Amino acid sequence: MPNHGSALDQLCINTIRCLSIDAVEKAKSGHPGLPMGAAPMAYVLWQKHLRHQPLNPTWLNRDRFILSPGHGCTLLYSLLHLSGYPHVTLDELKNFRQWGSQTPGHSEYGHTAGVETTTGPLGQGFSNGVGMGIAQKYLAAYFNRPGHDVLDYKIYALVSDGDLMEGVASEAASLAGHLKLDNLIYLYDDNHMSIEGHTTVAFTEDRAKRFEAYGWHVQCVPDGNDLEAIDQAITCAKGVVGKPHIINIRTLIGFGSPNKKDTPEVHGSALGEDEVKLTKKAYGWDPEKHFYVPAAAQVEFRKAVAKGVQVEQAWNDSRSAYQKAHPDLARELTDWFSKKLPAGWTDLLPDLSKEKPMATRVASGKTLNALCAKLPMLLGGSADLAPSTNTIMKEAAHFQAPDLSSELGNYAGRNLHFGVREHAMAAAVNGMALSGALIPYGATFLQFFDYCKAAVRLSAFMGVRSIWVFTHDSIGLGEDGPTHQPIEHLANLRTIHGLVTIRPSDATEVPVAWKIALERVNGPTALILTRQNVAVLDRSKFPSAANVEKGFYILLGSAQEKPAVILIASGSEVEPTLAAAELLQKEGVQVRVVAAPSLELFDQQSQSYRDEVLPPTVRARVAVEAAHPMCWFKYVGLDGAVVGMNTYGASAPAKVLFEKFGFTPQHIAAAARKTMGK
Ligand SMILES: Cc1ncc(C[n+]2csc(CCOP(=O)(O)OP(=O)(O)O)c2C)c(N)n1
Ligand SMILES: [Mg+2]
Repeated sequence: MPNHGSALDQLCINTIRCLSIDAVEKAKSGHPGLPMGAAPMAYVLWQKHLRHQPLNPTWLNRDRFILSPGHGCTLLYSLLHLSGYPHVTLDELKNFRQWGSQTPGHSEYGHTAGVETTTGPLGQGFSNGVGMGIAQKYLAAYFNRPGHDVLDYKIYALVSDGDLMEGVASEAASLAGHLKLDNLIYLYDDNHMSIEGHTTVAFTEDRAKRFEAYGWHVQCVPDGNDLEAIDQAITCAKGVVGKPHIINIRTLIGFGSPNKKDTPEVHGSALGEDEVKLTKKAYGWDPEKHFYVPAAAQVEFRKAVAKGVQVEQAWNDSRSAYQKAHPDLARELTDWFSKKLPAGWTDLLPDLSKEKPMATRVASGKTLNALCAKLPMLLGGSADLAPSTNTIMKEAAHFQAPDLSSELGNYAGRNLHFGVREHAMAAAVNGMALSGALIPYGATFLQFFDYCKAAVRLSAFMGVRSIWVFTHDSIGLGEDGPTHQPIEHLANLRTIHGLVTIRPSDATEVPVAWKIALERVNGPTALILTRQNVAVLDRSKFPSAANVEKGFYILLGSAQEKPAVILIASGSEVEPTLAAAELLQKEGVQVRVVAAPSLELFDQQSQSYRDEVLPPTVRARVAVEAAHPMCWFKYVGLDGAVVGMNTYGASAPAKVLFEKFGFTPQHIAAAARKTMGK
């Protein structure tokens, strides 16, 4: 027999439902169906299991709760309000979806305290959770000691049909099963409904078997209103080790609405005044009361505050004991979570100025390995391309479930193997960054940024320190051909607000680029690196590579001289551009070369610096980059030119491609002459 709990339980659940309904109704838009169906599971989880601290939403050892179907966010806002999160007042619920509110149309990390990640694009929250699970395992392996489990939090998520349909979630689920992330407990709102109707139109596989095959521990609750069954399933999940957990809970979308329950309409539109009344009556609610929180429900929910204070206090006590027993670790723990890097770490940045021509990906590998020992909060990996992206930390172990052969690794490992799963890698990297303590990186070929795009955008939108390592950055990768040669990707990356993209000119700029990425605590960085060797600039003749911090800098020529033409180049195109400058100099042309590793960083400089590098009176300008020319017109202006890629690449050796597509000193010099009117 299903157990629907006490009258008080029902009152509390209906409070969540009615607040959600009222918020959507007042906004005249939103998604009431999911909160109405999923309120019982959310109630059981939040009241009985979730360890959180409403008065300190970022308490380190809190359990994380992800609402992966972000469209159902009135459920989360109602829970935050009822549990006593100070910023989510009743007025904020009334302001749902309005300008300046704490309650935007989909839940946003960094906007509303208590929201652990930004959700809305389905599948992301699910996959962020996997990264959070990886992070917790690593943090526990690093910091916990016998008798001192200082970081033992769990990751709970509510996930929907849409989440499970998304490819990224399949990738992430497969990875989580392989890694045996038993700290994940996912509640699946199995309501058989999405926007186009019943899931039979597009989603008919046996979800339980699918997750079993991934290596998850699967439980099913046939009645989403059966509080005891939900409670038992969560309790059971907490006790079963070695597998991630999913609990398929059969619910009805829009539960309680006499005419709209179990229909797609209730997914994404307000119920309407009449249906609200009928629904509230069905809940035993006063249909005339809006945004109503019964006193008894209020008291029940607000127990979360006292409980939160208590668990945090207990944790503080155990942390004091930890501090006594392991003072150095305790100090590190504080530093990691306050994003403080160890003193003197920059001394380890390698000096690559004496190297022979070197691919910038190789320079990146050297940098990473030089920093490895000093920065244990830095970890990451690649989507099965680590030998090519040079992202293995040789001295570090590999991150694997510890019960696999110890040779393979354990949870203290820092080299992650994401498998050929770029999208899940990127979403998991974001989840790792959201831990608040780790600096994660994810690597692949720049071409496959396409497969990471949604998560890279979210890293920037959320302002988290994810580091993206994209190598094989142009036609310069050569023989693999145009399927692997990125063209439009740089332009695309540079349109992502909040992301800093850096394409170093040579090996010496790479450690500076890493330094920038590591120090950008509130935002992601993309490092764009070559497959092929590029000349190492002799920094006794050229200005310091530290100038990367300014985005663009004068590489050849002086700020005092007014050039006849300015050549602007990034990455591997700096080398032929310098050679073009030499040709022009021989003709007596006063030429300036500007190295342009980062457009975003340059745009942040003062007007006077930007005018110094690109004097407004000098209109003859040529930008050179083996990529889509789009982002350069702003810098070269109407009188300038771009030597870029106006077509796809081709399969041939890099040298041939550079010649055929015009990245030669002669062609660049010719473009310069043309802009000078010669
Ligand atoms: C990546 C992505 N594609 C499409 C959408 C638009 N969208 C919002 S909800 C939804 C599906 C809803 O089904 P489900 O996830 O089961 O939620 P429910 O209707 O049960 O609330 C879609 C397609 C989205 N938010 N994200
Ligand atoms: Mg659904």
